[in-house]
Amino acid sequence: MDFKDLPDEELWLQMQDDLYDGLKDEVVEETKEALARGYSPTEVLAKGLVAGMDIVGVDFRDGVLFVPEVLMAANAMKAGMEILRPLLTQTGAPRIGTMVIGTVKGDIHDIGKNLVSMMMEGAGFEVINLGVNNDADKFVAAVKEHNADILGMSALLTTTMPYMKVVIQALKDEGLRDKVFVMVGGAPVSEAFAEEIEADAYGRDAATAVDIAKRYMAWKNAQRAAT
Ligand code: B1M
Repeated sequence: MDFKDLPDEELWLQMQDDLYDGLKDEVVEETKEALARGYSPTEVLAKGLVAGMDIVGVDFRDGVLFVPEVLMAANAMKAGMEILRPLLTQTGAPRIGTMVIGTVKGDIHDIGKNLVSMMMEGAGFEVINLGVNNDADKFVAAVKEHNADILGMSALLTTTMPYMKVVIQALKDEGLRDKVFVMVGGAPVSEAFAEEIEADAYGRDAATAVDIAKRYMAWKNAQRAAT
């Protein structure tokens, strides 16, 4: 049976299965099909791509899947995200602020960070995406160079998340801490951890990250107007 004949619920399951199996071309076609059926990019992400990657995460943890299979699944997910990218980043809104974002040193996970980046662009932010494995110097230099309103850091490993504190200390050392809003996120990160390292906010997911960033910019603009 062609996936085009599948009812919606089965299309999502097929998409999750194909992502799990690292079948990039199939995931691309199913992403297009779901959009053609009228689902929004965020629905396609949640019901198809992220749901598929959640299953991969569980089987990776349990030793059912290994790095090469997970890499293939990640590549399939990225291919699906590329279809969604123009829809997620398109914005008619004027630029509302600048964000520098990157994954911290020692960590090469970038799917969630790229998702945050795309949705921030869609919300009207200029986003400077530094990629993965960034040390404190790179974050600090980018904040300075782009006069960033927001610095976003992502970490997916319990061993790399403490590095966020190193970056925050580097911002303090450079006298930049009060000039930039620091948001942290990633699967092992929590509200409590964000508080502990003195970040300004914790973004649970990409949509929450956008919400927080917009609220911060509204507050910052109100402060500017008052002075
Ligand atoms: Co990795 N890996 N991995 N991996 N990997 C995890 C994170 C793990 C939880 C898997 C597991 O055991 N269940 C585990 C970490 C365990 C731990 O630290 N306690 C793990 C491990 C152990 C490893 C290696 C060490 C494995 C090895 O080599 N033995 C290795 C480390 C490499 C390194 O970084 N140095 C490794 C490698 C890899 C791959 C390269 C194979 C691949 C990454 C490919 C890539 O990113 N280009 C990979 C993947 C894909 C995963 C899982 C399965 C999926 C991650 C993902 O993309 N999720 C992951 C399992 C899991 O997380 N449950 C796992 C989908 C994405 C949309 O979600 O990134 O959480 P996420 O982003 C979310 C939110 O967290 C939030 O928004 C996004 C959604 O809206 N968010 C932010 C993220 N960043 C944000 C920033 C913000 C705000 C919100 O503000 C700035």
